[in-house]
Amino acid sequence: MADILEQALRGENLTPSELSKLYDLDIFTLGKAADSIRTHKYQKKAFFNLNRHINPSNICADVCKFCAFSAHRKNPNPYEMNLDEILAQAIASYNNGAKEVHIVSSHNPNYTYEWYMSVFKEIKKALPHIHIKALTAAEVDFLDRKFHKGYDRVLEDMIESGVDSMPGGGAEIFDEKVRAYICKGKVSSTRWLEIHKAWHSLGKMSNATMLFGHIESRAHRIDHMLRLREAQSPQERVDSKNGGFNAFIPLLYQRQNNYLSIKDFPSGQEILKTIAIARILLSNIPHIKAYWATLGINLAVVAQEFGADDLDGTIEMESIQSAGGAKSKNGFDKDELIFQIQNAGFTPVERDSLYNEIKVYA
Ligand code: V47
Repeated sequence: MADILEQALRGENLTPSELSKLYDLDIFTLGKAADSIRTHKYQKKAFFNLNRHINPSNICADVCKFCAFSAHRKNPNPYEMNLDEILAQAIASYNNGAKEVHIVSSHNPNYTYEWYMSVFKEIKKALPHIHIKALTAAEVDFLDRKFHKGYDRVLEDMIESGVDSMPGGGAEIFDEKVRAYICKGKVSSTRWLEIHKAWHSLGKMSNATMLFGHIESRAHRIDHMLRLREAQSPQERVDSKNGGFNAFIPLLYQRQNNYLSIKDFPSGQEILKTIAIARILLSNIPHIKAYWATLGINLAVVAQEFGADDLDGTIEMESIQSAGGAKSKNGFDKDELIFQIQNAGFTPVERDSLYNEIKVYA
């Protein structure tokens, strides 16, 4: 059984079903292997940032079964922010210490293409030092389809308008059959990957998520990770000058207020094994994020022992996972985040959006 771990660690070319056997190993064996990679890279550092999520609208042209955020029968609460409201949120957060705004929205057919770009331009004009992480590949694909721009053009316009990096949303699960069931009509997996690769080729960084804990199998998760490993730029090029994936973010499915009815949910062990396997397989993606908004802070901190090295940030206001039942609506207090990390024996490191260290809380 341990052979499979050695083969995985050597990066051998195995199939998703062969690599699924990693899950049969006990949690400590997997954890130890993942932790030694994590410790070699970052010692006891656990990264976080001061960020603000802004979600301009929840009116969506697509219908993803897992989504509790978009306005639909189970969440009949449509809203649309205007430019001034978005700008006011960004400025207030900046004055409060935020160094990054993470702007993702629904696929709102009412906004114009120019409106999207003006949001970024106005934020950059008012706050030249803030990092704008914006538009998932699913949104880029939506803009391309709606306005017939071509995604290359959308990406270039984003850069010209002030977007610094792309978030990892919209990846869900790459397996085409699962995707067709949970988010039919949304960006295809091939296109999601193409858009990120095109963004990387412009010298830009992005993240990659994986929505897990719904109808997908273990092999589907591994297939997802392998497709990302394959899509990552060659290792020597992964930095903030040359472009590539910065972080992998396994998002635990939140089950309330949506149209996926799931009977079995992953155990804490299954979740930690998934994080450990990600660290083992994704040797060419620098960071594994344990996103506290879906895992809860306790498990997110424990995940630092199982290969994760990052907890995301303070967020201030979280609308997507909290709509699905997560306790993340009001973000997380910076001092409490630092306390939680220190209390678990790790060293909190405030980072910027590209993982440059800003402050080490020794
Ligand atoms: O793509 C939607 C997910 C994502 C649910 O790049 C759900 O740094 C769980 O991508 N349960 C958007 N997840 C959020 C996202 C993200 C978050 C934090 C950091 C970064 C980053 C990116 O939220 C969507 C979708 O996969 N999502 N509904 C749900 N019920």
